[in-house]
Amino acid sequence: MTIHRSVCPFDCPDTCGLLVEVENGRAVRVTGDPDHPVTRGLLCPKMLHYEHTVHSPRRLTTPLLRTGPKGAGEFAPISWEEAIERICARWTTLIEEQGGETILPYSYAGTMGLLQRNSGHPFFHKLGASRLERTICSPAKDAGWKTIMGDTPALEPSAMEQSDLIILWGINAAATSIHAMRDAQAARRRGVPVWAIDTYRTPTCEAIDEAFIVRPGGDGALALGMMHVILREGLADREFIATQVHGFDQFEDRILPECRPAQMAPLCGLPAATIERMARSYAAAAAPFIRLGSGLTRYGNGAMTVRTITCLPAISGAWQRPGGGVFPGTATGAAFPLHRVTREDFMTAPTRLVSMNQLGHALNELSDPPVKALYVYHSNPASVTPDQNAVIRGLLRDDLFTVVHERFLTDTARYADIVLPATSSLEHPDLYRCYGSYASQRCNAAIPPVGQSRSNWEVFCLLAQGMGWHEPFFRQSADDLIGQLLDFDTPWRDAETTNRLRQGEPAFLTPPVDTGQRWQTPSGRIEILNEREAEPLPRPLPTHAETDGFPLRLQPATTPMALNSSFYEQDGLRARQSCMELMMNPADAGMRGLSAGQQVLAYNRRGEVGFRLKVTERVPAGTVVTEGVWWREFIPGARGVNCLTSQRLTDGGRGSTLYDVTVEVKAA
Ligand SMILES: Nc1nc2c(c(=O)[nH]1)N[C@H]1C(S)=C(S)[C@@H](COP(=O)(O)OP(=O)(O)OC[C@H]3O[C@@H](n4cnc5c(=O)[nH]c(N)nc54)[C@H](O)[C@@H]3O)O[C@H]1N2
Ligand SMILES: Nc1nc2c(c(=O)[nH]1)N[C@H]1C(S)=C(S)[C@@H](COP(=O)(O)OP(=O)(O)OC[C@H]3O[C@@H](n4cnc5c(=O)[nH]c(N)nc54)[C@H](O)[C@@H]3O)O[C@H]1N2
Ligand SMILES: [Mo]
Repeated sequence: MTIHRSVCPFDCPDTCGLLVEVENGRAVRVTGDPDHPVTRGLLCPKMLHYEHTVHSPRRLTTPLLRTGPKGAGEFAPISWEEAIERICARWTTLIEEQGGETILPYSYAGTMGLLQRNSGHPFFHKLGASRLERTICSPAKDAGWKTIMGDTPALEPSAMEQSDLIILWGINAAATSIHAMRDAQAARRRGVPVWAIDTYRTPTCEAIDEAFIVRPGGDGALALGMMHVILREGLADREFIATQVHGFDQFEDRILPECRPAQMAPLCGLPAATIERMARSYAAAAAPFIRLGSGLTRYGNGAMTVRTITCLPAISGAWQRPGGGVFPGTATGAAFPLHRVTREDFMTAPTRLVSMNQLGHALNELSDPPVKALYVYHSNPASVTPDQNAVIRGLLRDDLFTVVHERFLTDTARYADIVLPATSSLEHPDLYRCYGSYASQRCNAAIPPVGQSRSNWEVFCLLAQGMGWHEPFFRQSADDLIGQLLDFDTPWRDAETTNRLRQGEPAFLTPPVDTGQRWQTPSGRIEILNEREAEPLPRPLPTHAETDGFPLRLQPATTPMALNSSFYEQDGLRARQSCMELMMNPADAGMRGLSAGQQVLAYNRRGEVGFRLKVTERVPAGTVVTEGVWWREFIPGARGVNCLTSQRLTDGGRGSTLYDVTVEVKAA
């Protein structure tokens, strides 16, 4: 038995260090690395049996060619040579007939490794394919932050330890960031109050001091109401504001008359008295720490919401005390020279951009040229993309040539013409950074590839050869490229840090500090007023759902037992979720004559989805919640929650608006 260090590759802010026990080339046990500074030995339920994913009997082991109708899941094994030949032949013909933009790559975050995640970019840039706008997650958060804070780097997340009030705002940390939850619990034990602000009582709400349940998309109004109280009652830090904030007078002129708690209460769903109490507690805290999640960003007003919340520590002056401020996540883009992998210079001219949130539109409506070929890797768009019915309609097109590179026969892979088997993270090397802390780590393969599976980078090298390209770039090994990412002078890491990374040890990157200018904005101040924006000042903006016309707000939320559509291959984890459920308040159920445990249909203009009804006070009246992104094969009726979500985009960042949707519910 040998023990290998590895890293969790999944799309989670914590990016854990792993210890993998290997016997006869198989991973037999996975534990959290006790020496990793963030993980400290604690692993989530999903990764605790990662070996069940890696050695699942469901793993794809050979390339497959479709033998039945599209979507039927009927395939025959073929060799890698034949698969690559068929793909390259078809693409060559399509490029001659329609031009390169007829090919659309689709990838997201099956692996977060810097090399494997980005290794399709150089290939598709050289091919002249359409480019995918990878904005399904939370670009509205970045856009909202940037409007007021510019390029100011985020706080060090461990600053939370110095805070005297912790607010988990729109984040279900007990499921999605368990180490932040652990740290918040530790603070609680020291007597620091912890709040959660969410749209229903999540597992996080059960484990903190006070939960505030808001109306979906109403947090901007809540923050404005709080700031009104802070200003009206003289609780603002006028000295901090005078030297550090741009546009305060205009802001005050607006929010004193327009954002009284009584005016904000119906928008945010909390009573005026609660808004007042929250404002006073917030202002009374010396260093309140807001950990900002992504849930509240996936709305037609998501960027404005983030921007508004980010004003709070500027008004109260919390920024100037250690532990005070807003933590939206870390951005470490400059720490590694990613352009050495992505190779924008391989593009002869910029090709068209297609939003990943509007795949349904792209496959069914785009012309000039239409999308005739789709190449999906480390993503499962048939499950995770909004407006599932439109996506499936597109995938069913007989004239669409679809290739899917996957570990499992996912909903998307079932619609492929050719399926290619992918390695898991234990079978290939990579370099990881993370978005919940400044930790980074590289790792080697711990076991040989399962079956004939190949890594993303290896497949793009094969495709490059299949296309007859002679670029030496595509003849490099993964280790060559990882070496180039590390071999780069940057203020983010000193020689010792880089050395540790080279040796596979976890290490912290350090955001460079500009001692001359704390706020990295054009004015050098926190820009509460931003004249470059269509909306120069924060104000309450409506969500899309406001005018949709169905009575219940649907929240397609996350579960601790899966990660987006990943982990549904683990029978044990799936069993702990039982089935796809819809949670509803007793008042809403009573009004509709529905009872717990019965089959119901949730519907709107885009589709109709079956659920088992769970009647619970955890959900307020007017909101319904489902957790997890189930594979269609495990859903009676085979329609996932994303049949109900919309292709509409956020107000900033062109993000997805997965939480901004309404439905009606009836007995099935
Ligand atoms: N176990 C598990 N972990 C995960 C994931 C997973 O699916 N499962 N997904 C991973 C990914 S890709 C991401 S991006 C992160 C996301 O992790 P988080 O930032 O936690 O985001 P979500 O879980 O989408 O939403 C967080 C909470 O916001 C709430 N919410 C929705 N709308 C609003 C609103 O208008 N106001 C407020 N205050 N709250 C609202 C939701 O009910 C939810 O409880 O987690 C990652 N980690
Ligand atoms: N209803 C609803 N929809 C959502 C969400 C939600 O909470 N609710 N969350 C949204 C969010 S925040 C996000 S970020 C997106 C995430 O969307 P995706 O990035 O598509 O995430 P996953 O569903 O985890 O699918 C990743 C796939 O990659 C495969 N994979 C893993 N490693 C590799 C590899 O090395 N190579 C290859 N080729 N394949 C690999 C896995 O088997 C898996 O099927 O989903 C969004 N959609
Ligand atoms: Mo995400």
